[in-house]
Amino acid sequence: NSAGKAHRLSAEERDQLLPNLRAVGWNELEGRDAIFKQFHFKDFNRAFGFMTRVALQAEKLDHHPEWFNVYNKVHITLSTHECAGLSERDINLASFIEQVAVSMT
Ligand code: H2B
Repeated sequence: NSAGKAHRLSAEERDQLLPNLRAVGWNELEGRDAIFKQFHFKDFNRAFGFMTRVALQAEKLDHHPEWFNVYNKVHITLSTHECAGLSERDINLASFIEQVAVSMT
């Protein structure tokens, strides 16, 4: 964020931060330092409502998802371009995304 430069998470930080996200369906990509999850909603309206709320927060955080939507599916990849890998910003955005997803299901 504006508060300093992003750094790639260390092995210790990953051990501490990733299990909670893994438990709710986020996985590390192979061949790229990023995390990924597929969301399924009831319909397009729910999916796009979810995306709208995430988009507003992403803009606020100045940290943006890579995502793909078809109808009720939203696929999201999180990574930090600034450090070419996974940073705390991705963890924070993923946590926010989880809160929104829960409120949309
Ligand atoms: N989003 C993500 N995912 N990674 C970044 O490094 C990033 C971003 N950087 N959103 C921000 C915008 C940067 O380009 C602006 C200039 O702050």
